[in-house]
Amino acid sequence: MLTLDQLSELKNLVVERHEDGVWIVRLNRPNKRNALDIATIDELVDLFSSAPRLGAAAIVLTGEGDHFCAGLDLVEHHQADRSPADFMHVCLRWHEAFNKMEYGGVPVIAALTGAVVGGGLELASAAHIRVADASTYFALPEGQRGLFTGGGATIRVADLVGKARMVDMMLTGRVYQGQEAVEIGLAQYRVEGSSFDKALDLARRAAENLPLTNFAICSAISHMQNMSPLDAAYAESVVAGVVNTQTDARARLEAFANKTAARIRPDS
Ligand code: 1HE
Repeated sequence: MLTLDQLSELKNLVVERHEDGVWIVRLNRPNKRNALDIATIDELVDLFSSAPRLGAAAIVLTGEGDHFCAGLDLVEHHQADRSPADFMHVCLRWHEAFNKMEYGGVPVIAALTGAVVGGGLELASAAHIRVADASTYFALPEGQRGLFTGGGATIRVADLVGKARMVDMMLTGRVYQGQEAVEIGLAQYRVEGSSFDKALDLARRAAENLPLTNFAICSAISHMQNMSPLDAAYAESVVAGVVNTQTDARARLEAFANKTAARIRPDS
């Protein structure tokens, strides 16, 4: 568990905290195209373990430089000449980081630019919202590198795009970008301007929700996807029992009852 002061001591991540509770987390190895070495994964574990308790209301995850993330640090992997057991433990650490992201209860919005490939796509797929811009492209080059996914793509990328598309991406190196990437589920937004600006706007909107509500949205849905429909329905009723009766929600409900709350309109 990090303290707020320790956030500035991270070496491969830069964390910027805004007054409204939005944090910007930037992968900071642009010279290596933000490839994920083990030190970066360790920092991601620490960061996403700590952020919920340090009061982050929403997080924009982005990469310094032109590319969001080039995936596994292939040079470190090559030089380390790892045993199967060593690499299994590397992958378990990746899972720890990405699970903390997905199940931590704080909305994570990925602002994507350039390459979102291999482990970079595994990282992006653990975010709750993905925003692409004109430069963004997605691929799983593991097949071409003599590797296999180890950071959760078989679960999260297959969940986003379906098994057949993921198999095709891995077998053939197929690259997705533009509107097609949105249509198949790799990103929810594709903007002409800056993916960062759009992600920040979305994070600010999410940060206006009650923290307990966001906690449920950004943890319960993922957990329920892992359950049988019968158990998920039961768990949903328990979560709703807690969230929908929270004291802080009363003012919002009262505003609706008094007709002072904003109505839902197509342009809102
Ligand atoms: C790296 C990495 C990396 C760049 N590991 N060092 N991922 C990949 O197969 C993608 C590999 N990277 C690329 O295809 C390209 O680098 C990019 C398309 C992302 C960017 O191209 P470019 O022309 O801008 O950069 P570059 O000249 O290729 O690389 C610049 C530097 O970044 C160079 O280092 P330098 O010290 O020689 O300057 C590169 O070595 C370094 N670099 N990508 C290490 N990935 C849990 S299992 C997950 C399995 C996977 O993720 S497999 C997919 C790996």
